[in-house]
Amino acid sequence: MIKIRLFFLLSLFVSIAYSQEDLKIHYDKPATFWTEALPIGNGRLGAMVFGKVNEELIQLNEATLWSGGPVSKNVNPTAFENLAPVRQALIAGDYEKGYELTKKMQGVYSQSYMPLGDLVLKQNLSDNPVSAYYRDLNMEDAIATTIFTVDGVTYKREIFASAPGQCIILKLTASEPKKLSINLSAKSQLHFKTAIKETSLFLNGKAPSNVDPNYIDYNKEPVVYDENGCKGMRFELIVKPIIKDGTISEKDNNLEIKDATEIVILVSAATSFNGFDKCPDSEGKDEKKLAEGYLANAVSKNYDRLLKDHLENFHYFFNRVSLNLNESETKKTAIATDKRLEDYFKGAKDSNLEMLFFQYGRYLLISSSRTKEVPANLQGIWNKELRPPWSSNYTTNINLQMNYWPVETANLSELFYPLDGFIKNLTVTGAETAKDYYHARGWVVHHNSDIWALTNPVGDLGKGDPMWANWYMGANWLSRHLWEHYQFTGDKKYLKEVYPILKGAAEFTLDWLQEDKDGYLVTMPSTSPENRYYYDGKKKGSVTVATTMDMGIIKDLFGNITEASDILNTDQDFINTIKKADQKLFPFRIGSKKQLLEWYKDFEEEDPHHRHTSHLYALHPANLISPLSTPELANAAKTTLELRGDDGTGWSLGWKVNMWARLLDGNHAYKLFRNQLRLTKEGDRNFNKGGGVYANLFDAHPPFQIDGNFAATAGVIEMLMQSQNHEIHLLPALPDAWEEGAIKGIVARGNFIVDISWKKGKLSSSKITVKEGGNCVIRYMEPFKVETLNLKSEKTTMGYIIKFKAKKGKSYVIKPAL
Ligand code: FUC
Repeated sequence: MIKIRLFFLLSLFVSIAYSQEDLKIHYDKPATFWTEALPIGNGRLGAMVFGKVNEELIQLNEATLWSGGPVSKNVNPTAFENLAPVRQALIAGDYEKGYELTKKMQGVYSQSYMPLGDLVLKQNLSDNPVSAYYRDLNMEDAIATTIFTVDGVTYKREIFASAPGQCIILKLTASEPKKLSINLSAKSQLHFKTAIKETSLFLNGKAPSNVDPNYIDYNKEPVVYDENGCKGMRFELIVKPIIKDGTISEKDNNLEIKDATEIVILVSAATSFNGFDKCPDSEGKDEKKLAEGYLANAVSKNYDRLLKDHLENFHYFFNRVSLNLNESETKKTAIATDKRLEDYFKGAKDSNLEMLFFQYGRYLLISSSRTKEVPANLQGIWNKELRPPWSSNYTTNINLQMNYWPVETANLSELFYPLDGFIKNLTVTGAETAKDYYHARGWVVHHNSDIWALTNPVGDLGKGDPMWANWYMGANWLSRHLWEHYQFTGDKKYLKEVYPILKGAAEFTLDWLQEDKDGYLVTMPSTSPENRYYYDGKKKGSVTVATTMDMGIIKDLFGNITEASDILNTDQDFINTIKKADQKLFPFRIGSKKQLLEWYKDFEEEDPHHRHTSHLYALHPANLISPLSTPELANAAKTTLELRGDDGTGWSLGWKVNMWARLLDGNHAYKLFRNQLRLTKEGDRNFNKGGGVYANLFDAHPPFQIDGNFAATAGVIEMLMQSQNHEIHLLPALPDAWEEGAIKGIVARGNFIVDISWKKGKLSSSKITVKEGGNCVIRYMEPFKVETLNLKSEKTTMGYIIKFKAKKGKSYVIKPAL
């Protein structure tokens, strides 16, 4: 037994085989800007660590701290009156009138994700020069470290956010005893008070009842507080230092620590958030009790135990997947990451940096997606601004979904639960919006949401642009994530539980679809986020009929619910209705440039290089267009991508990585992936292009937006393995640049764990470990065999395949056939 365990541990170690240096980003100076600071998080608490010497700044967040409160009901009671007139205008080709009337169906803006506060550590040091400065983030251990020397004494600070400990834990040590003297203080941009009680620092605060989006500037008071009422969430921060030697005293609401040998600082925080439908103030949770409870639990354990629990917990997720690229290439791990990025931008090879960027997406998801019903937002959980870009909210016309693209394939399936819970909340508010705005069944989500599960079209009752505000497909797109969770886990109980949600989305859709003059079912009004078209010469429009994205999303939903009902053997009558509607859907069409058309007509796009590639939804994330099953449409999709170009915002580049991978063009996918790693300087805010990363590897829209990080991670997997065609396609889009490598622990639909290694651009071996069991089809472009079963591949029109019945718990070894 012991031997087996030892072997298991050894094999785990061997399968990962990273050196510690491989998984670090590091720098030789403190962060000046927030995008140079290093993020840590336990899925609820987040911190940005600046690594400053004399005045360390740790900027804090808590995932549930948002402005506002539960959504107000039916904020636009006359919305529905406009629906029929909008449709008449669109049928008559009066797009201007259609646009103006669509505006009349808008509701209110979403609320914003709030910064919690700053923890400031002023360290008493002489003015003598600082030497041997170093700071890093170790992604495998999820610990950020700062080291420097002053007057011959070396100081070290290590910080981590523990999920089991529910606290942020910071340890300060020095190379000589009694050298640590610091002043600790906390502040917030929100309303707050501080107090010192028994050598702990308390900060209690309140979030605003409303914060306008940062792109709205017409209100005198963009940030409003409601001191006694329903809206306006309370929050509590407690900072407790525990010292070895020295003294702690209070000074002007700060804590003064003198001559300590070691300081451990426990940081606890909580909010009064009590669910999307509860007033965070009058019906809120007791945030003080919660924060004190987390703290008491952490205090009851010593530092070593807290660290051990944290490491075990983080490794449990992180160590499931490893990636090695071009091991023979000289590694640049000794070079500071910002310098590495500069070299990379100039064209240097740095496969190890590419691996780091891949793993960073996994690191960030583990650190930001662990709060029930509160998925990672536009900035994950890291935000320093009172009016953050786009409210740091949930944007469902691409961004929220993109955050969760790697969750299944990168073997983090359990971390889907925050999005799953959030979607369930949206079904409640979304049913009201469907009824109030459109007199429709089911549930609907428009392009923005927040912790309160807002579902109305935003725009402040007619002031927003329908090009983004009036987009109707959020529920349908989010439903695909529930279906995907089933596809990857094979959990039929889960599928049964979420089937009514898919059905609700389909019911809304059936009520939303209209017949056009040719008998096709179309959507109207309809937009293609967030592009415009030219019509009648130089007129610009955005609201129209049956955009390709709408039709793709609906076709995808109809296909998925049909398959779900087959698996569950349920709801045949409803599915018959769906099948009939599906056949009448307005089809995908190829335009005059041989591209997949974005619009109902062969309109010219206002911005042919627009960052959104909405009309290619059918190619990715859906699987309605594929070189294997629909080569003609796949070619048209390729032309569309070529016309859109290889630039874009961070997330746009990330989407294109995934799309080129789906087109089985690894070199083009890699080109976009390289563009994603373009070093962006703080302050660059080019809205449509120039995306990349900041010095801390945060994706740059710019500004910072985390979705591009997650898209990059998902994209690397799409290059190395795909499974959307009911088969496991090995190395479908391997770029020439990744001549040799190995990926282990990624997940294919059907719940197969896949390891692949390759040399000179060709498969050297693969192992498929079966978690569920059932049919297994493997595809590779050259002849291969399943060694375990002595099976040889058969030739097909595209590469070779092997089909077999895979047994639960077994592993199958695949080798090239020589
Ligand atoms: C959509 C995009 C923007 C940005 C915002 C959060 O509106 O068009 O580029 O990502 O969401």
